[in-house]
Amino acid sequence: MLEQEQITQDKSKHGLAAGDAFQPERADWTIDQGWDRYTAEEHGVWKTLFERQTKLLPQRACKEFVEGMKKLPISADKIPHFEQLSEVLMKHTGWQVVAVPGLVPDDVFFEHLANRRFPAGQFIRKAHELDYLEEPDVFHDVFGHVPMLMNPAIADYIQAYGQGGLRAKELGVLHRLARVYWYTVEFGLVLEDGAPRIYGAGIASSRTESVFSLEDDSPNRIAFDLDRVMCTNYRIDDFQESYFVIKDLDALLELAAIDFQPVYDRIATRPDLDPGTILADDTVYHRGSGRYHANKKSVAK
Ligand code: HBI
Ligand code: FE
Repeated sequence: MLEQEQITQDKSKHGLAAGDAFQPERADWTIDQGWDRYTAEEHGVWKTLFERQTKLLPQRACKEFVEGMKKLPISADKIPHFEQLSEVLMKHTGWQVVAVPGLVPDDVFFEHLANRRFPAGQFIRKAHELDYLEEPDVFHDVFGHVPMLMNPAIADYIQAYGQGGLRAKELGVLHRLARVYWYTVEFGLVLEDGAPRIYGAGIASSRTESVFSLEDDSPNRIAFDLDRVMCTNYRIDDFQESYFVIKDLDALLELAAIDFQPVYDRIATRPDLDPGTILADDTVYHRGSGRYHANKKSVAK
């Protein structure tokens, strides 16, 4: 079984394709969190995951993540209340957390983000699938994403992604924008005192990837470059072959302010890159051995 926390973006897998029989009760796909209905076992899964990650993240997660976590009503004992999270978030950055059943259609997702509402999976993974699930659950969304939403730069950046998402869809370039989201919000690293730290939620919520992304010899660690990342495919079913490193979180504020239209235009004819590729003009912090994915490929044969 693959060791990763999240496979997203493939709507066909999740029954969310247009015309599908599933009809949400509300047009914005939100549901009640129904906090009182979580079972002791579900709170127990949260506790296991929380304690595991809390041990791993000091010295690995960026300081903004750790600080955000400290200020939020998030603890080991119980799955957090979305309303209590929203109260604190609202005061700091004007964000809220709303409950959804799982992946929601792109336009619904973007509409929430554009309005500073973070759609968080209401459910929690089962005890037998701690390291593997197909849709973002409450642990990935709350533990991974919400602490960073306390940071003003990420807060503006994710809103801008929601606004840009609708536009990118119209222009037929959503895959390019989605790569930027993937390699920043989900799997981004940021320099702190000269060394990469985790700010991406997909890493921060993953026991194995929080070590792999920073310490393993296998993956590349490359300075983030917008045009380059927009052309780079990513893996949804395994660790990344390359991680992109921003110099500080304010780099995201700059990204949030950029008009992407000229960027889409100038890369329109650039070829897509495989996830493990290194280019001559990349700034490389670590040239990966590629060992991890090479082993997998030889096993698969
Ligand atoms: N829905 N709940 C949820 N969470 C996501 O991260 C998400 C989604 N729907 C669509 C989506 N992500 C992506 O396909 C877009 O970011 C492109
Ligand atoms: Fe996520």
